[in-house]
Amino acid sequence: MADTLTTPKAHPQVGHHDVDYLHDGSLLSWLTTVDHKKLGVMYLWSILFMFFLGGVFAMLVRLELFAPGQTIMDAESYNKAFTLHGAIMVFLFIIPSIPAALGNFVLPIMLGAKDVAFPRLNLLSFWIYATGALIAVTAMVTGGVDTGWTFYTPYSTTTDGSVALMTFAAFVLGFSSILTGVNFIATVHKLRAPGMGWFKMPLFIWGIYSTAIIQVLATPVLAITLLLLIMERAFGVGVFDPKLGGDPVLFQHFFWFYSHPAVYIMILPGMAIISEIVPAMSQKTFFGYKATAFSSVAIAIVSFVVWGHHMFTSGQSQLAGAIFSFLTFLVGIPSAIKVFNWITTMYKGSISLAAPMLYALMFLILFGIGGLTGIFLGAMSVDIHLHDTYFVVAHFHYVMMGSTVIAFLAGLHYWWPKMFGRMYNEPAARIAAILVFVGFNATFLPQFLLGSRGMPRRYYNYLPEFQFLHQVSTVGSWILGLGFLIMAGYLFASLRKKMDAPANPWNARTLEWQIASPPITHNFHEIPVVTTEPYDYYKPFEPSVKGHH
Ligand code: CU1
Repeated sequence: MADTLTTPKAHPQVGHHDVDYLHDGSLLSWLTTVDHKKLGVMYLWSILFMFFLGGVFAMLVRLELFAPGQTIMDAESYNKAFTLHGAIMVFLFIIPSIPAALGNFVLPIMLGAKDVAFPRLNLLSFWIYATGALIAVTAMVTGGVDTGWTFYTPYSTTTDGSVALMTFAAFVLGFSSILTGVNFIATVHKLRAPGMGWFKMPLFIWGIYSTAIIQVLATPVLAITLLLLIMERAFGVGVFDPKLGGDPVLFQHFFWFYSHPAVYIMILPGMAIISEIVPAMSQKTFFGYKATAFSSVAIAIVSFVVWGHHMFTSGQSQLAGAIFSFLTFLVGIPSAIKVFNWITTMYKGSISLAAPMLYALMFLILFGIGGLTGIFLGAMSVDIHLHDTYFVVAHFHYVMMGSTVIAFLAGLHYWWPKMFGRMYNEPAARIAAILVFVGFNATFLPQFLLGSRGMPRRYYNYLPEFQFLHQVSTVGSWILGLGFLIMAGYLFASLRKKMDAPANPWNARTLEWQIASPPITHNFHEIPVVTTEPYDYYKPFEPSVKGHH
């Protein structure tokens, strides 16, 4: 298998080798491309569009909460707005953001391969994603969904709207995720270049590999759960509804058996990006490479046995609660190992504060807050007070957005010159990064206070004493929006200028920086032979890739 994949046959539509991939083939041929780089770019534009759409709903939700009572929409529209915000961000943006977009582009190159193990399956994954996205958008415009992104029963089997269509969209999207996971696992096992042993792989690969294991093992459970939900809604099959002999808490168990591991489908790739940027931008050897690699695998394994922490107040037995609480705290250990190793890697490094590193540093702060506030929620007694309050909303936004999205932005700025061959305006990027950081904290820090003072989540209306903190949060969302607007401006502007990116703008050592920016269609003129470690900054650079300028 590996032999056939390294020949040009893997790209039947491409004739010549030396053209950069962006200019190889017509625009129409992109739609049927099996080039992992082009698929990565197509995913990138798709998820960025979804991020914009989910962001618009977020702004509307924050605007509605500017004052108690009705501000810009009625209560039912509000329920739909926050549901669509959550569903779009989770299923259409965050889950595919790092693995499918950035991972697709970078992973094969980092391994010294010409493509993923199954290029045609990769194309299929993309079109399944596009189909799922289309179904989700159809559900939005034909009635909408007001259940929250978790689709909890019995409400989701009884409410009106396009619940069945939306859950079907999530069902379809799951297959895209599974197939991408299978593809990456096979690629890591079969297509590492000669000399690229497991412990010479960049840490990004370890993170994506651990993620792929979760994608393959957990996502089918979501698919089955959503199928059962659709069957109950459409045909009255009694699974979750007590009236039909079902159990609504069973849905929560099924749902979180997938969706807690899915939290790590979101965060592990983010951590993986930070593990690339910290050594490159500090020009330092990675401290604790093996511990960091294994901590990714450990997080993937432990992620499967903590789901019950979502059910401390759902009538779960106290013994089960205590066990889930203990197991939840265990996740803190591999996470803390990573944080310790990132900080130690930076120690006495020659640190550059370019945009990717600014985002990596923000990640360390925001992930710290997100992780530490998770301890409060993982403790049963405290969770009884905080459950279903804004404290939870603030906590998971620090993890999902403050950590994963910020890491995605770090990766986007780090690999943008490689993907498109252009440098963006660095001063503008730093201004946007600062606005994003200030805006993010202004939006979500007040929500910890709101939650601890008793403001419930998902509520359209609130008591007057909560108004000030809600207004700070809404103004924060405008600062955040401004940061993203500036970002869109300088990134699009960079695409309009001549290609000017050097092969290795960050003086990094992993293989993707040893080939042209943007890469040629087959990545390498000849498959590299890897003799060095990915982060051996303590000694002079010896390229593994021959024949590039
Ligand atoms: Cu969880």
